[in-house]
Amino acid sequence: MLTSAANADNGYRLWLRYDPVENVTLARQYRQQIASVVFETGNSPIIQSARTELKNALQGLLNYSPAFVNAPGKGLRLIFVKGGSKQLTPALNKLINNTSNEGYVIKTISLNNSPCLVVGAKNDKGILYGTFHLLRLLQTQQTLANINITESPKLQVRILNHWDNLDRTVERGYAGFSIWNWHKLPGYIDPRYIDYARANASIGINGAVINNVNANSLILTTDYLKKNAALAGVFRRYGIKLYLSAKFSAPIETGGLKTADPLDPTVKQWWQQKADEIYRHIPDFGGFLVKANSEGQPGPQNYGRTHADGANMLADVLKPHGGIVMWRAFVYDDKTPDDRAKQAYNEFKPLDGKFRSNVIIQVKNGAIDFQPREPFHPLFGAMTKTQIMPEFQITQEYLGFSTHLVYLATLFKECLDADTYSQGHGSTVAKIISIPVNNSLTGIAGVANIGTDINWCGHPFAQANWYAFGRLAWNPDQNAADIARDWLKMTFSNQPDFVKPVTSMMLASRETAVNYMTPLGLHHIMGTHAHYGPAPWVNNLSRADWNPVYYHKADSAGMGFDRTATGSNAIAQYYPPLRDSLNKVETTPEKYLLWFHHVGWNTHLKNGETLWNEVVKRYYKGAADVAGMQKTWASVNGKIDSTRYHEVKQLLAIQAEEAVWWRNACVLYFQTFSKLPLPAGYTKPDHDLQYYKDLKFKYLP
Ligand code: GCV
Repeated sequence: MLTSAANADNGYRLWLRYDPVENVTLARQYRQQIASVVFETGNSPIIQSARTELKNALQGLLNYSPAFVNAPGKGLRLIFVKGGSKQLTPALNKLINNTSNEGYVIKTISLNNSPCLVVGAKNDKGILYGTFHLLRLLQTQQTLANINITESPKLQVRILNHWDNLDRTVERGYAGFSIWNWHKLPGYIDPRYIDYARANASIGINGAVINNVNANSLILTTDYLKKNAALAGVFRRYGIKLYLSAKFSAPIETGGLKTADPLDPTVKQWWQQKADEIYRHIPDFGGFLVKANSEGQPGPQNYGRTHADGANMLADVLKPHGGIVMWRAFVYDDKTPDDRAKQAYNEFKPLDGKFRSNVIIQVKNGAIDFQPREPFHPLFGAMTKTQIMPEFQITQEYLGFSTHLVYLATLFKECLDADTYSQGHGSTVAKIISIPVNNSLTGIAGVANIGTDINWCGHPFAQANWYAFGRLAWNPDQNAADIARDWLKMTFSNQPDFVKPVTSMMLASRETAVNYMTPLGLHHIMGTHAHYGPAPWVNNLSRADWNPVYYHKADSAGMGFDRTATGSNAIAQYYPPLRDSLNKVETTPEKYLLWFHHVGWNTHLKNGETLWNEVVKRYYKGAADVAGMQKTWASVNGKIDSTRYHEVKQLLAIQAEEAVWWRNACVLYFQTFSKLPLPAGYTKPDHDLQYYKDLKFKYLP
C-alpha cells in the first residue's frame, strides 16, 4: 500500500486514502471506541486481508494501533465474529446467520457492561465487506454510537469487464495501458494488483473479466493460464473471482480443429478439456464472458446454430466446476437491419427459456451502445425465463473519455429505476435483474475505466464512476447523491463547504454532457471509430448504421428516428402502457423525444418552444453549465490538495472547450436543415461548419 507523503495526492489511493480523520474530537472517540480488537473468525487469507486493511487504515485515520487481542476479555471494544459467538445474544447470532453469504451486520451492543462494536458475518467475505463498511463510517466521519447495520448484496455477480488486450492496449481505455503486465506474470506480482483487489472489495465487486470481449484465444493457452492463475491468487484473498472472455473460434485457433461448431462432438470435447485445465490452474474460476456473432466476432451462427446452442455448450462444460457463462446480447450482424435498436431483442427473445441455468444474458443498458442517454433496453423484462444481467460502461467511450467530468451514477440509476411494466407497474429494471430465474445467479457488469495512469482512471472524478458502479451493484436502490457524498469525503475531504457544492456539480454533470452532446434523445452522432467529438454529418461509411445520419435523420422537415408504429416500430418491443405512450410525441418523455420520433422543426414542445429553439437552447445550456462547473471548482480552491485541484481545473478547461466545440458543430450542422436563425440573444459560433468538419485527430486513444 502506497502511503508515502510524496505520493499522497496523486490519486493512486483512490477512496481508500486513510488520511487522519479531520474532526479531532471524533478521532479521539474512535480511538476509545475501538481500543481493542478480537477476530473470532479464524485466519483465512480473506480474513487476513480484512485484518491488514483494518490495521493500516486505523494507523492512517487515527494514527493509532489498537490492541489486537486473541481472546475476548474485559474492555473489549471491537469484535469480528464469523458464524456466531458465545458472547452474543441468540438474537444477534441469528441475525448474523440470516445474512446472505456475503452479507454482514455491524452493531453496537453492551458487553460486560460497556459498549462494544460487533462486525458479524456468516462467511469470510462478509467479514471483509463489513470491515470496509466500518472503515467507510470512519472515513466519512459517522458516529459509531448505536450503530445498527444489516447488509446483504442485492445482486450476486458484481463484476468488472476489462476490455484489455494482451498487447496491453485497452479498447476504449483512456487511462493508459492495461494494468495486467503479461510479460512479467506469473513471476512478478505488481503491488498494483493487490491495490486493485482492495479497491474492488471495498465496494463489493466480486468478479473481474480480465480480457477484452473482442477476445484473443491465446488467453486460454497454458502459458496464459499460469499468468491468469497468479492474478486469481491475488484476487481470491479479496473475495474476487477471475473470469475470462472466451473467443468462440478458440478450438480452431489454438486447438487445431477445423470447426468451432458448438454441436460438433470434437468441439465440445475440446472445450471440456479446456475447462478442466482452467480449473486445475484456477479452482475457483468464475466462467466465460462471450461476445459472439457481433462486430466480426465468430459465434454459433457461423455454423447455422443459435446463441443458445453456443452458450449452452460452454455452460455444460463449466457446470460441473460451478462456472457460469455470461453471453452478450450486444449483437449486430453484417446485414444492416431496418433499425439496429431492434436487433438484440429480435434475436434473443425467441430463445427465451432455451438457455441453461448457468447462462446469464448480458444486456447493455440501452439498445444502441452506451450513449450519453438511452432509454432502457427492451430485453429487460422481455425474457421471463432467462436470467439477464445489465452491462454498464464505466469507461467514458461516448462521454468525453477521461477529460470530461461526468458522474455516471445518475445514468446507471436512470436505467435501474426505469419501469419496464413487464409484470405491471413497478417492474423496474433493478427489480427484474435481482430476481433469480430458475436458480440462476443474478448479476451486473461494468466495463472498467482502469489503466496504468497513476490515478487509475485518467480523470480524478472518473474514479467516482468505478466507485458508484460497485455501490450500485451491491444495492441498486441506493441514491446517486449519497454515493457521491461518500466518495467525495473518502477521496477528498469531509468539509461541508467542499462536499456540498461538488456533490451538486457531480449530480448535474451527466445532464450537462447530454445537453452539449446529444440533447432530447439524439444519439450516436460522435466522430466515427474513436467516438471523439461531434460528427453528425458523417454519411459515407459502408454500413448505414455506422453513420450518424442514420440516427438523427435530420432533413428539411425536422429530425429524429421514427421508431413508432408507423416507423421502425421499435416501440412494440416495450410493454404497454409504456409502448403506447412512446408511440405518441405528446406522451414521450422529452429526454427521449428524438430517439422515438421524427419531429418537425417548428413543433412546439411542452415548454412552448419550437423543437429548433429548444435544441439550440439545450446545446448552449450544456456549454454554459460546464463554465458553471469551472466556477464551482474555483470556489473550492484551497479546500483540498493543490495537486488534484489543479489537475481537475485543467481538465475542466478542456471540457469547457470541447463542450463549445460540440455545441457549435451540432447547431451549425442541424441549422443547414432547419434553415432557421438562432433564437434571439444566442451568439453565433465563431467558426463556420466547414471548420468543424475539417478537424482531424490522428492519435486518439
Ligand atoms: C469491445 C462498441 C465499442 C466497441 C466494443 C463494443 C462491444 O461498439 O465501440 O469498442 O467492443 O461496443 O461492446 O462489444
